[in-house]
Amino acid sequence: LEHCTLIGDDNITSKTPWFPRHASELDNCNHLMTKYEPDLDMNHPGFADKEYRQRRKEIAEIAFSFKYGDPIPHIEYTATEIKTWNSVFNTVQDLMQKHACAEYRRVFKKLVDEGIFAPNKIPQLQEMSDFMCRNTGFTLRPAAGLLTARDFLASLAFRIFQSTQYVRHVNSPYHTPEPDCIHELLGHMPLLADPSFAQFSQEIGLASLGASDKEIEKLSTVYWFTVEFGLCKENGAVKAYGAGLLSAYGELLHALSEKPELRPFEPAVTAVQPYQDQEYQPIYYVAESFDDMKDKFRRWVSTMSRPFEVRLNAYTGRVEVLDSV
Ligand code: NLE
Ligand code: FE2
Repeated sequence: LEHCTLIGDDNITSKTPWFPRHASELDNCNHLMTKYEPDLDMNHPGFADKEYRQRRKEIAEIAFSFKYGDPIPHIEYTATEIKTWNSVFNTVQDLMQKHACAEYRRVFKKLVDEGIFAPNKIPQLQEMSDFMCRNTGFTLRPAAGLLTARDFLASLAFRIFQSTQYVRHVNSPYHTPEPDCIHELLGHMPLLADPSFAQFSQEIGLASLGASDKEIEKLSTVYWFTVEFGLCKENGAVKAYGAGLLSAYGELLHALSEKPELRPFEPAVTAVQPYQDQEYQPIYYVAESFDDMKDKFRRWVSTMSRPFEVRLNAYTGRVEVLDSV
């Protein structure tokens, strides 16, 4: 990147999709996918539960009115929500000792030591955001539900993770197809507080800025098979680092059983692998290590069609556009 000149803005053409140049512009990047709305999906465990749907609405309002720079509002979680957290937390705490990668276990312990992770309270997004900021500069902003891939990935470029704040329905504690704060907190936050993994996450985000729809699809597929459902090698054993595995113990055990097919992580191949998000995955991709995963990812991203490169200027918080070399 040292060889680049800062005149890349000329390479943004009328064909380049709009993308945020500063984190404040993420206020415009909160478009929702509606497929999992408990109001619309008859199979959602909350469909017939009026009280649950009302609660989801209340919490969604927080995300809709949030603006860049605001503190994330505190939520007084109910006894039912805390009970759901408690069941998931206890299973994760048990299973991760054996099945989660070392980076996850290290940060998990830190979160327990700092009193942020505990069996009987749901961490607040603001305290979690502060914790991550101290460790990797990642911060959170509240999201009302599942976002479009373009909006979600764009935030990662700024080391911002758009996090849901509502809790899954009490009747399905051990697996939900949609994100909820238990998934975000137990699944994603520990690794976003790990420097190497935070870097990888940000690079997926940077690669998405101004990318074509087809490339966004590929990047979100890579995200799916790494950040969400990735496995990695550790001293000859296979461990989980994907957030969707670490927040759902049924799938974690499935992923590490004989049932699914495990393939080596290879971005060009992984990026075009079709997947569904209703059931456990039949295929998982295994990384040699985070470093190897990043190397392969960088090489693959450099073959993308975008006529410019981007980097985040940490002093100004702005994305700079560079001529590609
Ligand atoms: N299946 C995960 C869980 O139950 O925690 C959520 C996955 C969200 C992509
Ligand atoms: Fe997720």
